[in-house]
Amino acid sequence: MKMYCRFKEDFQWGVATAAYQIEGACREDGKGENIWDRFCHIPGNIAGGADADIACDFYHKYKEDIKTVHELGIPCFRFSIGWARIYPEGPDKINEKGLDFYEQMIRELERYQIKPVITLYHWDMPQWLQDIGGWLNRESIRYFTEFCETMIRRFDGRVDKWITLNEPWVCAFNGYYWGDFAPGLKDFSAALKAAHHMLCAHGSVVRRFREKRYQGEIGIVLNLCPKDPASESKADKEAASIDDGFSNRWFLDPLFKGNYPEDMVSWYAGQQVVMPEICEGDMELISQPVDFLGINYYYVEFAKKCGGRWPLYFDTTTKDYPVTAYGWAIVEEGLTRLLLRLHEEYGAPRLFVTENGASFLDKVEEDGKINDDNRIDYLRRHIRACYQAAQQGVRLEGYYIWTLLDDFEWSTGYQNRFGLIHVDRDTLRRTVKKSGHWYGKVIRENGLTGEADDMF
Ligand code: IFM
Repeated sequence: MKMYCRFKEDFQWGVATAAYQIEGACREDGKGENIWDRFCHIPGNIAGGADADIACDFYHKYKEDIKTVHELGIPCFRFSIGWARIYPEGPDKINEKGLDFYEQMIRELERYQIKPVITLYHWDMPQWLQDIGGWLNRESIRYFTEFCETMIRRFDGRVDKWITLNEPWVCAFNGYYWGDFAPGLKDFSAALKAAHHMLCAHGSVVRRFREKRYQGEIGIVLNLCPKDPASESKADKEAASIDDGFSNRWFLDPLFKGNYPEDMVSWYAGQQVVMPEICEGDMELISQPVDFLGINYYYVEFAKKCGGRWPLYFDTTTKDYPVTAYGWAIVEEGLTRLLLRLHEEYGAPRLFVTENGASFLDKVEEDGKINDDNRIDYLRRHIRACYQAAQQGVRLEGYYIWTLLDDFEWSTGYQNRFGLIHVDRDTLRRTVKKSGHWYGKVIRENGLTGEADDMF
């Protein structure tokens, strides 16, 4: 018997990308240095000594790539703006050539009636701002708001959705605590401060967007995942709850409830973590209603109360689950669970899965094809997980695959290939993988079709 996961008529299918990971052209047309340009060129920071000076050269190849998006029938394209292309040297002078690039790109999308979904910050802060403290400087809120308004004003009415920040947790903790991402700092209290300023910056942009009555919708994207205990022990359960507070609730609660989670505030106090200064009005600013919440979902983590670093003291495992090339546990039911939780605990917001995908060691066959059945299997499972959540009443309105092209995967360089399109690292030649064609079919059929056993 045939079974179907057919989504609502207006369900949005898309693909997600980020400026720094694909554009290249790192010093072209007046672009200024950003924190990742600086970070990549410090030996030892990026696997294989890679950098993103050229990346996928999307800056020059965007027409070809957008044409492929069109040919695959993908209706929505999520991309980010390189802040240092627009404000290369400081907050006072706009680089018109930077704006021109995004103008041309958006025109190309419009030509094919592909909806642009724009992320305003996907981790590539201009170096001039980092030089005065980056997200640790409260002035970053003002500079970010001005930059965002420049973009929103310029493209008002042509953009379906604006996303203020992508994954502030990663920016804060990888960037300011673990130090494996730009700007490479290693100070937990600083990470909390950076996170607070990012949340305020988000709120400030939402406020401006409403005040000026710009068109379209505005929201934020968080990386979220269930944090399960590695065992039934009390200690592991406590570790899972701390991990959840640290990773998920620290962002969800201020955004949707207007406060930081109390259990984490007292945990940090007990560990002598310095809390960020919360100025009058900050929590109201942060918790202004958004039009939607974007979720980047990849895996479930299992917390163990042993080892781990100050101030959290837990480690995570993947248990016995199969993993992707990145070592991330493949647990699709975690996505259904997460979506239901957001619906139930956070006031049933409109949700979009703004990223989901998998890195695998793709093999190019002799005939040049890439038969990435493992990626198709991963995606199929997760799309089905979305469907199951929607069937239970979750207001899930779209799904975006990470990502279009095999791109620069931050500190792992080019090792992790997530793309629907293979990019040859020597020639930058593009080849659509089997998963790319498969996704086109999913979109045409507005869901999954297949034999019952195969589906549930
Ligand atoms: O490549 C990243 C992206 O920039 C943000 N979300 C996770 C992806 C895979 O690691």
